[in-house]
Amino acid sequence: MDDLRDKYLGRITAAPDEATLEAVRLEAVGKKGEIALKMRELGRMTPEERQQVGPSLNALKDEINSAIAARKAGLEDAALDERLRDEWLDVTLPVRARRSGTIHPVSQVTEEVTAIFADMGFGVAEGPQVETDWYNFDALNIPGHHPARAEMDTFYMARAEGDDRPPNVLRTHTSPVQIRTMEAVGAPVRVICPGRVYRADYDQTHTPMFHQVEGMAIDRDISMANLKWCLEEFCRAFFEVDGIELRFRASHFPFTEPSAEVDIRCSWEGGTLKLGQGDDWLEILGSGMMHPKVLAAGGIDPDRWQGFAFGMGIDRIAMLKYGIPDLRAFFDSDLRWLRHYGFGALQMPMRHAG
Ligand code: 2NM
Repeated sequence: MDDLRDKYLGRITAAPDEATLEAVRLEAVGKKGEIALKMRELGRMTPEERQQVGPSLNALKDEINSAIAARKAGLEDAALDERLRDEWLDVTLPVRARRSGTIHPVSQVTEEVTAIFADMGFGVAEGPQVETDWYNFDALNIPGHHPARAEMDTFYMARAEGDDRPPNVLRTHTSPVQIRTMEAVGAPVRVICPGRVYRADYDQTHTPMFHQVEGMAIDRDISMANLKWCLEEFCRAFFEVDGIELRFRASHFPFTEPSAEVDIRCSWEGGTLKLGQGDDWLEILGSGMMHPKVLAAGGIDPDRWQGFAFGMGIDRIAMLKYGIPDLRAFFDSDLRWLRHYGFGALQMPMRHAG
């Protein structure tokens, strides 16, 4: 017994790292270790011997386990001390002089859009990217059987086995943030909601993750006229070209009534896109008057308040404004692409009044 104790306590003290310590542990007190083997021999002993050897073996096992725990704590302390000695950072060092990063066009455009709407009195709201079925669909007047649910190519989250609640989803639009905002602040309210959205769609003009900005203005007597002015003002400021002309085309969305899609006048002369002139129209926005059911879902009385709402793709308007040809390149993280299309950190978004 004493030999066993000396052998293992010595090896535990000498173990230089946790891997060696674990090997010693298995050899000594593991399921097939030396002490377990000795325990098996108890069966062949006389009752008197057994009464003496059994408790001694158990005591030795406890002693070895405590020694291992103590040595393990010691090794962990030593490892931490070594890291604290080696891993340090001199925060007083000067920054690198060379400009090494750029602002991604999506970030730049989000800032630009935010600045323009801020000047019109809109705040900014954000919300979760994993949403409940209710916030993403039902509250927006998209019930279970509605074709828009299938059209949206939704990514569904897994539920634990036996959990019968409807699965959560990756939000397919930022509208759930508007519902959450209505619940949180009530009316009147004016916000835009920029952020990532997800749809199971991948081709030349679609990526499974993209960026949207939606907005809403709720007040006592909001009308389509306010919507029209607001979006015209936005497009003039955003695209920074004279003579921007918009066309409001009747459309349909579950969350707005009436609904309108907004096109911008353009030409494709010589294969290049020019905004503000020509005979073509390019769709840039969806919009409408908020459906009474959507207001009610946000806890706002539709008999007392009205609102307009709109939504657009940030990636898409970034391509239009900065002449970026391929949507998929946005998310490749190709450094040459980022240096070419990226913005300097000090190129602040500006408000260019129309
Ligand atoms: C669009 C088109 C039309 C919209 C509606 C709402 C909400 F939640 F306030 F009702 N947010 N965004 C909306 C309306 C979005 O995107 C094409």
